[in-house]
Amino acid sequence: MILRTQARRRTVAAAAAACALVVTLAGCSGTTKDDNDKGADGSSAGSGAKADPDAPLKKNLKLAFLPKAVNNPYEKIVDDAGIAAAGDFAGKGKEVGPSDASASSQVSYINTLIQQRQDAILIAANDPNAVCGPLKQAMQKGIKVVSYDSDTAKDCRQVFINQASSEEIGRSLVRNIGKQIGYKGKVAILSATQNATNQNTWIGFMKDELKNPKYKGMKLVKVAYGDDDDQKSFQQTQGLLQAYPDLKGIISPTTVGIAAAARYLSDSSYKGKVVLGGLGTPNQMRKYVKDGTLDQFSLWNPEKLGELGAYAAAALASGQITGAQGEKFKAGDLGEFTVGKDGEVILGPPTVFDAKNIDQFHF
Ligand code: RAM
Repeated sequence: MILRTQARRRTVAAAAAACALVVTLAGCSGTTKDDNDKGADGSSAGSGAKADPDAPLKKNLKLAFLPKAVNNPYEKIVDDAGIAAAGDFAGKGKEVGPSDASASSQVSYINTLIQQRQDAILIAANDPNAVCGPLKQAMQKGIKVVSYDSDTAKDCRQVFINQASSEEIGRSLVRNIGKQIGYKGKVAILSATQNATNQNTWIGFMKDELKNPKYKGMKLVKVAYGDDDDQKSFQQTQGLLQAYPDLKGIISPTTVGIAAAARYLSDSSYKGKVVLGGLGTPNQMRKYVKDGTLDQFSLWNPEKLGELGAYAAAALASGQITGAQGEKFKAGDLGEFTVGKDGEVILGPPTVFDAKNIDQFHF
């Protein structure tokens, strides 16, 4: 798999041929537990129309990205790539958002975006429900709503762009750390915020994976929350090791958390003794892989997530899709995607980064 680099954003056409993708088309497991499917029209507020797969992409579409927090380096990569992709179809993208990832921090931004009559709002939700009222109002006014990275409740958006199968993310993180610690000992999770839909879904699958008898020698002692705040995540790591000095492993399914945990471990007597795993960006984690703080971590390509989000929003705003299962749309050089159950579109499987391959990745 060849991943996009920063430079590629400016040379989309030239690089298109080089972008060999491993993309899982949708139709995989959903993240929401509710089994009610959407109606044929996507059944989200404001979308009564039928999909026309041949409708051309509209020009001058206004797309607003609303990340969990604007100072989260991962969200910035996603949003920058989405904004660049909007240029592919003569659209205009922008990013607005809070500086903290608390549950209600995005509400006032949604209200402003409604007043500005954006064509689509793309949101990485800090809480599945706190943003629902204003998002429903947006849809009633004809604004399309796409969640990405971290979902809202499913009736508060038309489509959810998921980075990878949530189940696979959760289970693989436990499988990886289990192998590394010989399936024995105490482990802890250092998560983002308590309300984050994506982290909570992954943690649910982690706990389920741990029920498998092969992990009977392992014990999950604590789920700590660093709130996707670097300093708090650092302190939580310290706290975990004070409370459980015999801890064998930490799984941090957040790029902010894993980078802070690595920084703490790299400078402590636990370096090389406590196994760290989770989700991180190669640029943030490179030095910790090289100095032996951790062996591996994983992630999908956040640039592709942003690009896919932008195309999904444009497909909705142009009437190509409504968010109903089975609809198809093209996402530029990423290829064709299919809307799965509950409006979910999956980007593709994550990559595992280690000392052997990390220098091939620059995001
Ligand atoms: C953090 C955020 C984000 C998550 C990544 C892996 O940046 O919590 O939501 O997807 O980590």
